Order: sequence, then C-alpha cells, then structure tokens
Amino acid sequence: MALHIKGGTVVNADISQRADVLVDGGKIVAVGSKLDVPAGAEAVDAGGCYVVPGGIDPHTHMELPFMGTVASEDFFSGTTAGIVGGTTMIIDFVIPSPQQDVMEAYETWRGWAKKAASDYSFHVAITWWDDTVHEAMGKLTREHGVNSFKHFMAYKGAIMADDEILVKSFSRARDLGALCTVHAENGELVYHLQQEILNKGITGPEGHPMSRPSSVEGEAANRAIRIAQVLGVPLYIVHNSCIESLQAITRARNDGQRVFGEVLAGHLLVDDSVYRDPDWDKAAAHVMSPPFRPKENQEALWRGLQAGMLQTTATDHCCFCAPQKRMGHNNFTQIPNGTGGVEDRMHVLWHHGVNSGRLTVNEFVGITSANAARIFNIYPRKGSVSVGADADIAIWDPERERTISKETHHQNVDTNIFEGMTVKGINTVTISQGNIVYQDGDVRTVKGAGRYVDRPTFAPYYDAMQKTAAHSAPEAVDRM
Ligand code: URQ
Ligand code: ZN
Ligand code: ZN
Repeated sequence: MALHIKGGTVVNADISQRADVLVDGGKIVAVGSKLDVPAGAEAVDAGGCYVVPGGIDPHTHMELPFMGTVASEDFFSGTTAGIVGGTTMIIDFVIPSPQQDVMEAYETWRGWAKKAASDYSFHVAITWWDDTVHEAMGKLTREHGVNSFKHFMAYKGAIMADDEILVKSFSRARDLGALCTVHAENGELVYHLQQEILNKGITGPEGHPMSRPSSVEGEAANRAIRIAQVLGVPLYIVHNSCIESLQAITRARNDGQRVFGEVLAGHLLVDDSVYRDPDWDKAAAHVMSPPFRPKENQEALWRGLQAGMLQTTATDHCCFCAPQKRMGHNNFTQIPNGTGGVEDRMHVLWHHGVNSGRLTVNEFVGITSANAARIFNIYPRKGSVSVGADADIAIWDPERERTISKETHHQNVDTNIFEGMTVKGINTVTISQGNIVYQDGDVRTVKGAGRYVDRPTFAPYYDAMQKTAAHSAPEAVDRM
C-alpha cells in the first residue's frame, strides 16, 4: 500500500525542506509538494514534525554466544526494540570461534537473523588465520555483500586477533576493497591486569574498569591505525570510549589517513560511577568493554562528534540478564560483557545532542544514519529520505517526551543503562520497507520481515590508497 506522509519537514544529513513524501512498493517515490498521490494511499499526518531517515545501528550483537552464555536479545526482539526507537537497520557481527570455518559461521548467523523484523547486514570477524580464512574473505566480498571485517584486539584466549592476524587480514581486506574495523583494547595488557587485580583479592565488578584503563584502549587504537596506515587500508574503530582513542583518530585524520570513529550512546552519557554501586547486580549490569569512563571522557567524545572526528553512533547492543551476569559473581572476568541500548540510542542522542545545541538536526541524521550508510557503502539506499531510497523513515516529534525504563522498554533485558532518563524528542511513527511498523505505542513488527542487505566493496577507492601508502612508506635503506 502507498503511504502519503503529509505536512512534515524532511531532514537529511545535508538539507532540511518542508516537503511531503510518497512511498510505494517499499521505496520512496516522490519528495516535494502537490504530489501525485495514487487512490487508496494511506495518509500519514506529519504536521509539525520532522521526517528523518530510519536509524542505522552499525554495531549490535543479537543472540551472541559469548563467555559461556547467549545474549538475551534475539534478532526479532532486538530489531523490534530498534524500530520502536526509530532504528530501521542494524549491522550485526558474525564471530567465528578460532578454527571454526568462517563460511560455516556466516551461514549460522544468517540463519539466526532470518527472524529479524527490519533490515540487517553483517560485519564478519576475523578471529584466526589460515588459507581457508583468506579464501572465505574473498568469497564473502564477491558473493555475499560483505565489505567490512572486524578484529577484536581484546579477549585473549577467545576471539583476540594478534598482530599477525591483523596484518594478514588488513592486507587481504585492502586487496578485496573492504573496510577493516577493530575493537581496540590491548588484550595482553587486559589479561595481565586482570590477574594482578584478582591476586589483590578484588573480584567484584569494580575490578572490570581497573583492568581496562583508557591507556589500554589508546594503545590499541594507535596500533591499529599505524598498521592500517602502513598497509594502506581504511580503518573504522568501534566504540571509542575515551580521550586517548579519540586523540589517536584525530591525529590520523589530521594527517589525511582514512580512519573512521564510532561512539556508543552509552559512552556519551554514562560514566564509571556505575561500577561503584554497592548493589552487585547494578554494577555488573554495566560491565561491558571498553568500560564506561570517568566523566571528562564523555564531554570529549561529544566534542569529537561535533568536530566530525567521530562519524557514527551505535549501541553495541549485547544483552545479558542478572542470572547471566552472576556467572561472574566470584570473578569479575567471568561477567559476560555487554549492555543494551538499541531502543534508546536515537532518543538520548536527540535529547542530549540536539536539545543541548551540540548538534543540528542534520548532524543528528548524519550520526544516527547517513554516515554509517556512507561508510558501509549503502547510501543513499539507506540513510536518506530521497527518491529511490528504501522507505525506512521515522517521524520525529521534537515535543514528545518519554522516560526510559526497563519497566517499559521493549528490549529483552532486565536493566537499562539509561534508567530513569527523561528525553524530549522521539519518533512517533516508524516506517520500514514502506510499512508502518510502529505508531504511538502500537508495535506492528513482523517476524522475518527483515532483509539481508548486501554492501558492495570499494575497489576503485583502494587503488588511490595503495598509491598513497606506497608514497608514504619509509624509503628502503641499505643495511650495512
Ligand atoms: O566487545 C564487544 O563488542 C562485544 C563482545 C560486546 N560486549 C562488549 O562488552 N562490548
Ligand atoms: Zn567490542
Ligand atoms: Zn561489539
């Protein structure tokens, strides 16, 4: 059925305009005034509200098997929660276990995601290396629309990629025209600090941030940046949480290196005082990596967004309920790492970003949708309210308020890191593939309606990068 969205102001990352929008066949077919509306089209009154691209969350982990358990949010409940909050696409992660066939892992995750209510795509993690991994990366880019490969520099003894894997995988990704992404924490240092802290008898959640100081993140961010620079491959650093990693990105970008930075809504608004909560469950509920940081880091991250040094926002939505978190009751290193946020990301970013004057409405669209679409090469199909784009749209009422709570959220988790936060400016309607899937509290998501989104590689781009890399590589010197 066609939709006629009337009386709103269309806000894209580049421009705002008072315009109506016509949707048909799952696509946006017209934007403007006096549209030729087909008989039977459903009218949607957007009077006085903004009409923005549906959000893209480029970092989620629905039903992730991790640290001896499985994340409590699955692809249907998680994409439903996202839709309630205005997000109409997620990019999740295929994370093969070391020695697991990469294509087998990819097919497994594809199976899990079939229940999704909105569109989705996958970064594929490189957690080990041999010729089969090399081959799989080629197959994934050529035949399965994967253009980004993830590397966990943390999680020693599990999924950690050491420098040898980084170098081999980054080189392969470059040659394939794919992007490299990293979780930047020095896993060796984390492991060492964890043992030292446990040996001091500190076993509670307060030990978690102690074992992952921001210098551990800054080192890994800079190391990944330097490896990418030498090899001539663009780099995307996920969940930057601190000043040190932001400084590493800023230096690289000021040097003209192609480095992108992501920041989580949680890291912008939650500080490390949560780990000092005397209630074990409340402190453990906030155990995620990198950890929430001391207050000065939040303001620096906001400035990084405003300055364009950080381009995307995400949630790293990876949920574990109290019984799961209690697996680490006697040892904080065994508390499953992860927190939620997919439902609240856009709401808290509007309230604390736009209402505060930090961001324009156009910049809000950039950091919640358009920039991720551009970086991962699905723009303007996604991230834009324009003719030919997918009809993934949120109608945004800047006056509407809500108070965030685990009691009322749609996320399948028993805590909310934004608990009690009142926000002003939320979506009243969410449209996915041209269908109204949420309206004023009425959730109309359909299990399995989501589609896998292919993301083409960037091959032509890399020729220039390689020439640049060759130019900047240190001159070979004759060794005496
Ligand atoms: O590290 C990640 O991004 C995954 C395993 C989610 N958990 C987390 O603590 N961030
Ligand atoms: Zn991570
Ligand atoms: Zn993650």
